[in-house]
Amino acid sequence: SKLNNAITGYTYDDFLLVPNESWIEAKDVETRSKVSTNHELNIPVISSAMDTVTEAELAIALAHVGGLGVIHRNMTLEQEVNEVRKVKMSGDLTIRDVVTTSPDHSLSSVREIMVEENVSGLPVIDDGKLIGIISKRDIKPLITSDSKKKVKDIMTSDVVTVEDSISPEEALNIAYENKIERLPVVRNDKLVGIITIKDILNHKNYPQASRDKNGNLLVAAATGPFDLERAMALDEAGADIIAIDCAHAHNMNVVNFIEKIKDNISADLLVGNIATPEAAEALISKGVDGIKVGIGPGTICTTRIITGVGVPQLTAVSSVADVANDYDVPVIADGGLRYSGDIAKAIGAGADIVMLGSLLAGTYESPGDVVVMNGRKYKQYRGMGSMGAMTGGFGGGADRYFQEIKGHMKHSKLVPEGVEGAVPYKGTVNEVVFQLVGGLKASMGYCGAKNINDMKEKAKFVKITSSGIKESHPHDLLITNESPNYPTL
Ligand code: RVP
Repeated sequence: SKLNNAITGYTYDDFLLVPNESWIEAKDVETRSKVSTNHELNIPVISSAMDTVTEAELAIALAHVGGLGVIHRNMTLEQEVNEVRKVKMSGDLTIRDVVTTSPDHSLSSVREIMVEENVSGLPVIDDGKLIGIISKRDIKPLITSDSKKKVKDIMTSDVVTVEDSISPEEALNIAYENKIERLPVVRNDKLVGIITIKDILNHKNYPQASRDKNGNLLVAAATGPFDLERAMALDEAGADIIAIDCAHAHNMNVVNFIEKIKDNISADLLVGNIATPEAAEALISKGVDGIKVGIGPGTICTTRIITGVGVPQLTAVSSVADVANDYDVPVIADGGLRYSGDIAKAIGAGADIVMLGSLLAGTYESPGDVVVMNGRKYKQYRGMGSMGAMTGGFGGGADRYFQEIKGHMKHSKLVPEGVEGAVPYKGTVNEVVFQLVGGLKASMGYCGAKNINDMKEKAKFVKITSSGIKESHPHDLLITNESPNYPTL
């Protein structure tokens, strides 16, 4: 019968990783992993494309610590493009929108500009060319004694300039050698921007950051399964990865649209979600750069209850990874991860990367405000298939579930596959990720895995029972002090 032939589906709670002979300690393990054909991350963590999880602020914070944010698409195309630009620009060492002055300006007007724009130095431009630089320090003592003097009388005309392609290290060396705080960036004598020591040092504060070849932060952005226009606009705006965000990517219309999108963008293309090896074959045959796995495991997801469809997540991940690992296509385990141990299990089962919704919702950088209920702080977290997400924002949740909102269509005509709720406020992305990656590294130490590929190969699982789960959690005590990595809601 159909039932006799059915496989058993397992999820994170059904297994534990078995401790293995180990020659490596947590502090020495390497967590670098491939997220798509052309991009690797220092930590195997990306954020969900959800309107209560990822906009520019969270994407920047996550990229700073080595992960990657996927900007959600429940907003207009222009807004999403703008979020992508914010992330790309934030890592740019060169300030391109520079306030300048000209040689005949009076010193008092220059001082006014400096106060107004809150800058302490201005490049001096004559006939389109950079001819000098004037700083607050040059003007201050003069302003009372000789207010008739002009910029050209006191500017420094021997300006040290740099080229656009300079690395942060080179820029810092030049700035220190010449004892200057800002370096004008020029191309053919024309000023294209300015680099300040403050920004270089800021850049150096994030040695783990995910950056493109120009030193800017990496960012991914979501598009709808048939939204070529959005995909192209995001690509044009500089998104490094575009993610087709869809509840059932084994829908053959979605599969057949992949090539069309791929042919029109230069960014890598992630496609999901799926939960079977057959779906993995279908996506790989279309040349996708990464596969996202997860039908129904999400905290806020009701797909399995409303439709009766889904595959428990550990089985889904491992069966997709069995196919995708052979083709070297990265696998992203999306949804259902509640603790760092789940991240370790997902990788042990063959995933390269995990995608986190609820674990990153409720951080300082996630969209939305903190609300206080019964003396505790919370932030909103809702499914993209929830009524609120499908009707609020730009309706970007609806087509994820192949539903359409037409004109004044009544909300009662939508069938939600998600719920709306709140999660405890957790502090900054940096703090949360520190705990998650710390837990993963400890796990790799137990499993004897020195890097992510090693973990994928070496991890062994033991199937456990409900008494095993009970024994695993803290038990038979009243928790009096909450741990940062073990929240009790
Ligand atoms: P979790 O991390 O368990 O909170 O799950 C987040 C994932 O859930 C998302 O990355 C997405 O794949 C899925 N999701 C988002 N909205 C919905 C829904 O409304 N059903 N599901």
